[in-house]
This record gives sequence, C-alpha cells and structure tokens, in this order.
Amino acid sequence: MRIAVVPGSFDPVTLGHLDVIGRTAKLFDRLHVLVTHNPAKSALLDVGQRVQLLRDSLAESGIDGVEVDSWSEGLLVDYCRRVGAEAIVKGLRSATDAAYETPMALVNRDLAGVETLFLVAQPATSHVSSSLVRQVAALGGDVSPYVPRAVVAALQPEGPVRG
Ligand code: COD
Repeated sequence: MRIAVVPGSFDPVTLGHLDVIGRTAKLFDRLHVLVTHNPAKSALLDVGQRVQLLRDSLAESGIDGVEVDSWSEGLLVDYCRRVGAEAIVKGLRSATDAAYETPMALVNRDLAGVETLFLVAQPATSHVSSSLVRQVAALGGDVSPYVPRAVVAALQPEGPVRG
C-alpha cells in the first residue's frame, strides 16, 4: 500500500492546498494531511481549528478518504514512520518555494529515507498563500476567491475565529 503525507501549517487551508491534496489523493492508496506548527510563523488559528476547517473543507470539496491529523511531537519524518508513509507531497508555487523546500527534502531523505514529491501549483491558485489570506481578512477584505466556504465563514468578523 502506497501511503503519503501532505504536511502544512494550513493557517488557514486555502484552495491551493486543497488542489494539492486532491491531486495527491488520486496518486496514493492512503493520504494523511498533517497540521503542524511552523515556529517561523505566528499563528492565527489554533491547531484544533485548523484540523476542523480542513475536515470541513475536504467534505465541501468532495475529497474523500483523507485522514486529517496534527503533530507536535518531533520531526515530520517521525510522523511518516509512525503511519508508514514513504512520501511527503508538497506544492510548488515558485522558485522561492523550491529553494526553501529542497534542503528539507534532502534532510528528510537522509533522516529516514522518506522521499519528497512536488506538485506544480495550478496557475489559478499559484499566487494564493495562507499569509495573504490572513492579511486580507485582517484588513476586512473578501477572501472568498482564495479559500473554501468553511474558512470564509470562520474568518468573518462575527465568525468563530475573529468574533
Ligand atoms: N498552491 C500549491 N501549493 C501550495 C499553495 C498553493 N497556493 N500554498 C501553499 N502550498 C504548499 C506549500 O508550498 C507547502 O508545501 C504546503 O503547501 C504547506 O504550506 P503552508 O504554508 O501551510 O505550510 P508551511 O510552509 O508553514 O510548512 C509547514 C511544514 C510543516 C510543511 C514545514 O515547516 C516542514 O516541512 N517542516 C519540517 C519539520 C521538520 O521535520 N524539520 C526537520 C527536517 S527538514
């Protein structure tokens, strides 16, 4: 059985993330989407909220059979070992993403023999990032072109996140 992990901060999940998750789900027998804390970024949503929004967004998008999990106990490859995953799958939006991701891919292979596969982002969503969404939402802008409906609702002023 081929098992993959799509990791991310998902703060919040965007349509770009969902595109990568949906395409990966078609390639593997089992897929774990993993919410982790990136210490380089200050978070808007807590991990539990991010997990719930991912589950709601996957249901909304009709992407089935994906396990959503969170991890704060160590290396990403420790989680991969725990679930028997042989591949990490990430989206590539730009040369900047490639420069950032390449050393991590090599270290993850050194540490545990886990390969990293990159899916090239769709042009329609390749400019979308969680940080852009957080910024637009904080300034009262419309984030609906960038995120699933569940996230739009959560980020509204009266929603559970910003209320
Ligand atoms: N289209 C396609 N892909 C996208 C889009 C989009 N619009 N937006 C984001 N992505 C991709 C990103 O390129 C990334 O691959 C993934 O989705 C997740 O993005 P984010 O922003 O949610 O998450 P990040 O960038 O904060 O990454 C968090 C990780 C946990 C994935 C990262 O920090 C990581 O791999 N950490 C490894 C920790 C570890 O074990 N380190 C030691 C060895 S390297």
